[in-house]
Amino acid sequence: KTAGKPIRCKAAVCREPGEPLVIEEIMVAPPSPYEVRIRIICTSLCHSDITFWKLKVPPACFPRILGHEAVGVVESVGENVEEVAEGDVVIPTFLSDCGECADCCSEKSNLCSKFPFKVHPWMPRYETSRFTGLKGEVLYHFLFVSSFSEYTVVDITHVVKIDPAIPPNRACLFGCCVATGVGAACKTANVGAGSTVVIFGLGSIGLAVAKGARLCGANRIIGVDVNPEKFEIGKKFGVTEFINSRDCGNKSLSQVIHEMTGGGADYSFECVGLASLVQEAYASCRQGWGKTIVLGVDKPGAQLNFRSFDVLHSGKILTGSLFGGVKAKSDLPVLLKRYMDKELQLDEFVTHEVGFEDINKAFELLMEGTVSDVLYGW
Ligand code: CXF
Ligand code: ZN
Repeated sequence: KTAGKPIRCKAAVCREPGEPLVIEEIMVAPPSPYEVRIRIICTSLCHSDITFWKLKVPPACFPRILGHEAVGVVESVGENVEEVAEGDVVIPTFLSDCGECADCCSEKSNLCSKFPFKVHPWMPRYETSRFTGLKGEVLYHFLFVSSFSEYTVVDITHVVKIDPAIPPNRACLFGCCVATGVGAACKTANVGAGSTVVIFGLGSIGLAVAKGARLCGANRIIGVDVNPEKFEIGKKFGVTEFINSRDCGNKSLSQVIHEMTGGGADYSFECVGLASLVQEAYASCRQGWGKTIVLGVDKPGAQLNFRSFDVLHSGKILTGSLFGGVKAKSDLPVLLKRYMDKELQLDEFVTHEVGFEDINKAFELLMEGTVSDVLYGW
């Protein structure tokens, strides 16, 4: 009955950087061609929501509807949408999978070039918003998902249909944290059995990397964090050893890791978002084959600094990984099946559950619990 008409509903609108989100009534336009309108059932927070909540410089823009880890039910579809229909349960994804461009057709990439990833305020295809305030003011989108709303509109290339039997409070995690961390270990790094892994930053991404590394049969998983409590937490995710980065005396982290591993880790993952830590991660892995995967998001414009000669003779690999290298439409169903088969357990990822009206409380909880928040330093 709502198809084709605007829907009036509640959303948590980010009006000013760092100010509490405002739960207000908004209008959500019907989906345009190739779009899907989704009723959000469950959404989780990712640290990137906090980053873009606080950020005062472009690509920040306000008022905006944040949120990009979610699951929902298709309320209606626009013209030319055949892949999903009303009532289907879907995960919206911040990366597109158009299935047509050279990159989507290649097994080697998850970076769609028809609808490239960017942090901009619109829908991917039309550069317009589907959200307005009750007085007609434009509200901006976030990462093509904007899940902090009862209803959102997402392009069909950013939607993955899932088994409705998957519990929503676990399914939503596949929208960012689990796909990114597990994907980074299993796909981008392709962690080998018996190997040694070091993870900088044990937030949800770092912990998901540990899960993935464990699934791949890693032998040693060294967690690094400024918060010593993260060792006990990390153990539940597969972390076997721990370094408190504030406790290395006069040694650098990479020196400590070289000593522990007899020459460096096979894989290192940067999950904080600090260029200096990327350098430390690169220095921590073994010459000849060590692989460093960058997952953290540093300040816009942050630069890496390496000596050319060191790179030349290191034989190491340094790579970034958006969404863990996961191709939304083909790889996410495989990861979801691993969850359904109980190979991948996710219960430990969920520490608190709050009602939508308490979303600001959820922001506070995430900021309290993490140390990466301090390290972001926007
Ligand atoms: C991130 C990826 C890098 C840019 C900001 C958003 N994705 C999800 O958290
Ligand atoms: Zn995220």
